[in-house]
Amino acid sequence: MTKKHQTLGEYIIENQNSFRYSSGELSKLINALRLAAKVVNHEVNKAGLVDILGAAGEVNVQGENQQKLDVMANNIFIETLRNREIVCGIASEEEDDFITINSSDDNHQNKYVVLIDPLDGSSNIDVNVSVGTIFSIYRRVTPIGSPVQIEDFLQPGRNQVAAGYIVYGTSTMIVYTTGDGVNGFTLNPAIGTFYLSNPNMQFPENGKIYSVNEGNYIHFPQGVKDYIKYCQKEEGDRPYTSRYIGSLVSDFHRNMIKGGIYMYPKSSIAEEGKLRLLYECNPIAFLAEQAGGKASNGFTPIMDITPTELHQRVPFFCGSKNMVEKVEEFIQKAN
Ligand code: AHM
Ligand code: MG
Repeated sequence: MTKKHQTLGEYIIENQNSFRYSSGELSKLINALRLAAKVVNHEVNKAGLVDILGAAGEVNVQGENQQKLDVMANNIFIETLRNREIVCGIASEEEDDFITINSSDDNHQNKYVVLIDPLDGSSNIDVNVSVGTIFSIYRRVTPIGSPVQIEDFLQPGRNQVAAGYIVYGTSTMIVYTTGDGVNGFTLNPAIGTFYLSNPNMQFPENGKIYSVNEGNYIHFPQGVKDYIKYCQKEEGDRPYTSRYIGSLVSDFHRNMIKGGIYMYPKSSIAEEGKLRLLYECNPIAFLAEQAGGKASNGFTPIMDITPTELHQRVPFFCGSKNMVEKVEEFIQKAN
């Protein structure tokens, strides 16, 4: 039930029993992400002061080493999760290998693995444009009591127990799902509290926005070129509007609210596209499906793909159901 002025903390407690595994640990984990999000938000908001406070690699007036923001965000999420006895391993875009975390009794009792892109779209920071954090949560599949293994991370997206993102935009929001719909919470920065602002978010079935880096058009497969031409054609409710921030979280967030499709296809210069299956595409695909949208590589639902590598890339088409089905049609026809 949605209550007026409900905070994220209250929502987590109230909905604990509806989680797929209601042991209380997943609630703790989401609480930890909420805390880390506030710390990262504070750092992201200071980014414009870099000339005053010191750039990455420099020592600031307090004698502190300045870190790049994506490195800083990575450290904040890892340290916040490490200290909470819930997570047995973390994989991050910023780390070559996964990180093993032991429980305090040294017995590897923690159940969950987290995969994270700590600061997605980070090239936007220098120009004061929105960036995001993306997270994906699984239960480990190897037995409790032993260190986490690579198989615990290489699970298909269908096994996710929760996923979400934080968008550091005009307002900072956390949007997540535990498999029971998608809810969005907006930060009131004055008091550091997230409030339920967007309950039960739903993708419009149809949309009028397409988001793709059209500078790469010449390198795209024929089916994608044909779909872009279709979007631009004057017919029915077309031409569609083109909107591309270059920050997956922000582009997806807008499209989920207004109706649209985000595309990062494979191309002649990027065999499997750019985006990473495990900590970019799968969590966004889980949110998309939970909100009534779709996510595909052009042929298969993203969450049905069995991963083979931690940093695997995959072509990505995600958004309003009818738009994703349409681009799939074009891709499959031209194949
Ligand atoms: P990043 O993880 O290095 O920031 O890359 C991911 C980002 C997405 O957020 C965004 O949609 C895409 O890369 C933009 O790439 P491009 O500049 O090639 O269009
Ligand atoms: Mg990224």
